[in-house]
Amino acid sequence: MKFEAFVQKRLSKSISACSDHDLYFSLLDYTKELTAKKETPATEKRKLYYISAEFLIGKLLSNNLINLGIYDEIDKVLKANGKSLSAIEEVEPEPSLGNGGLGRLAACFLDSIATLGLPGDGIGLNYHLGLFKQVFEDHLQKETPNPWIEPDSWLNKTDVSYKIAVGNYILTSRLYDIDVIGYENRVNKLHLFDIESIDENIVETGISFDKTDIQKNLTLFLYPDDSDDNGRLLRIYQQYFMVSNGARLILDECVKRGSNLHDLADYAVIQINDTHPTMVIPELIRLLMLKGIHFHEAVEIVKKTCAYTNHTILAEALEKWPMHYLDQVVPQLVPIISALDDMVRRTYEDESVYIIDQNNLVHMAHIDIHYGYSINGVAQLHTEILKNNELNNFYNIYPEKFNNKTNGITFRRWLLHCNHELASYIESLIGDGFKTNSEELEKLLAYTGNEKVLDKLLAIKHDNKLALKEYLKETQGIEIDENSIYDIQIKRLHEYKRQQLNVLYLIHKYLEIKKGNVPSTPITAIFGAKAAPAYVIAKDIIHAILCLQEIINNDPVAGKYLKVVMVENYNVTKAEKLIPACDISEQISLASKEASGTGNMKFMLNGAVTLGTMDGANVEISQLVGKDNIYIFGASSEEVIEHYEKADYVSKDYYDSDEDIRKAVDFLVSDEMLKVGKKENLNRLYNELLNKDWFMTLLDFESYRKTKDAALKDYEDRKSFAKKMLVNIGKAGFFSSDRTIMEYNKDIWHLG
Ligand code: 26Q
Repeated sequence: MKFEAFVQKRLSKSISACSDHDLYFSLLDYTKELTAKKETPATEKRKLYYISAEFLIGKLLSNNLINLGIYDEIDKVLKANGKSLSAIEEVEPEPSLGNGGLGRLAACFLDSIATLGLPGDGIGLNYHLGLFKQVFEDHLQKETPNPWIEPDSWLNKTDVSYKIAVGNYILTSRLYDIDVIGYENRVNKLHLFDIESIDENIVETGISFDKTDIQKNLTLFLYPDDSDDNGRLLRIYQQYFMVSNGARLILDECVKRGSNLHDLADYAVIQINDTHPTMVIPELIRLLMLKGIHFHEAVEIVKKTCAYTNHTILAEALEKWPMHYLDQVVPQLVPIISALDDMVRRTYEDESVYIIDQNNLVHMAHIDIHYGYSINGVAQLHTEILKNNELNNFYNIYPEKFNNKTNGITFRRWLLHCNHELASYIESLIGDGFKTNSEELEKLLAYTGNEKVLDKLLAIKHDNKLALKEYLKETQGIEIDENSIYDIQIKRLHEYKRQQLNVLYLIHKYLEIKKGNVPSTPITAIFGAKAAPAYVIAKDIIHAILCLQEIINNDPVAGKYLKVVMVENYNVTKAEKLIPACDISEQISLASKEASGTGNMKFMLNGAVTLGTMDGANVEISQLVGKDNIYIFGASSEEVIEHYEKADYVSKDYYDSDEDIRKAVDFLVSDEMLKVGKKENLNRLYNELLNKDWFMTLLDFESYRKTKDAALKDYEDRKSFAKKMLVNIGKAGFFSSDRTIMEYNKDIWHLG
């Protein structure tokens, strides 16, 4: 049935008589009906289960229309009736089931798995209030709940439900599914488990709630505050609930497909996304034993079924749980984890590879490494650092398990959907092959000398900058200049990502402008970032940015040349508006610390030029585009690792010896800042930079300043900058998640 007829039947009115609200819910149901017809029966023997605490899927309407191949048709019929798809999209709430790269990667992977026609489902939790919604008050981040589930949504209630024994509770689960529609291909599922007894009403002010009321709170929030015991226990409850449900679903499905469980590994591969789902390993062993399989055989089965992806080398992010927490929440797993640890102890003398350490902490990653068959890093450099440094003791034991899978992004969302104008221009130049074979973007390189193409590229960028300008005006009342350089840093707020380095640069620039050294082209520095609610310094950095926004934007002179914008509640939807408008992509983490980054890839694909360190996938971007088409600065990962080993980095030395640094750092606690900001926050940030600076901000300041100034200067030559943009787009094909997934399948999953 055509959409017009569908609407008429459903609402007894024509499209033109409908509100955007009517049309959104009509499109939701229309899409669901079409999808049901495409439902892919599970005929394959072997299937992938991608288990993850986060799936940062973003809004689904447009993406689903694109992947079903009906976007243009719907767009046309809406336009003909005086309606606009982008206005209708505004009605859709964005699920915030993730906090950053790891969750967005999981979502891109599901898109690519379905697009490549592979059997693979996601397994996670249905958090009702998501991560949190960020609001700014008095130049500070405040957190509020982010409810996103409406009576009619992309979630489909299923009849799958389990009784899960955890702590002193028997919880009843309920599975909800979201269809994952491949681009002109199969339909898979995202399975989100929920608890029947959830109660959103227990949330008090902000995002606080009774952390001990597990029956009511279990699936309220992603990453509940874990700064106290009850918060940490709740996280273990969540993790166990996710993996126990997941394991039971997997076993049930495999048995249905013909497995006798002894041969489970022929029917299932479980990709463990970071350590959050690690308990799936002991839980599967436990469940197999309940089915009569001997412990040692169960271990062997699980070892052939599970594979682990590492996303970080930051020690504080590698999960270690005190055994007494596990005793309290998952006593049924404790003997199994102890037995797994015993097997390691009997085989290896090296204490650093034990699962349970001297302090009775359980190292989750160690379970994955010993009892999974594959360990992968997410970019070349990251995997090398895992092998040679962080996990070297494990690499020496299991060299064959280690492999690299450089991350990727789905071009359906990050080009076709978010940048229609660029996508259709590319299509007019090189045909539509790039939509399914991303390497075809290379054909664009034939146009680097073509003035008309370069002009058009600049014109498209200008249109996207105008659209962003309007959006920011509407949503935050901030006025920016579309003829300025849009310099954008959007990612979680973390010291290693070094938003504070960018802050120091902006202060420096502001002081220079006040001295009369004005930039030839005005600069708009845009940030978007949420800080973890208990991460104090991260929140101080947000405070500093918001203070600068007020000071600089309102300065009658400097405000003409420099603007600072902190986008409120940065999320996937905002990323889709920011990325196409970007000129300079800030990827300035301390070398060795950013496992990969994926925003860097999205920017490149949309014709932004990277300003970055030799970290994560920036290294691979720079190899692909060449040094003329990227701005690289800062200490190398080897230098940084050496500083940590020797413990010889002293930030104060850089402060004392460099006047620019000194002035910028001092400005943080200047009268000007204290007039708009809070002393406590600004002092703390100042002291952190001066006396600790664990992520070596001051070490790279000078190099960053010089390189950024060079990039801003190069921007003046619009043609030559446009050529850099084109080379970046042309070389972005490697970073399609279709390529990443093909590699996972060839080396790890072996599906189909
Ligand atoms: C751990 C312990 C306690 C509480 C929370 C956590 C925790 C939560 C989230 C640890 C890590 C995360 C998220 C990590 C993440 O997003 N990593 C990013 O993964 C991307 C995809 O591979 C990479 O591109 C990024 O470089 C990496 O930072």
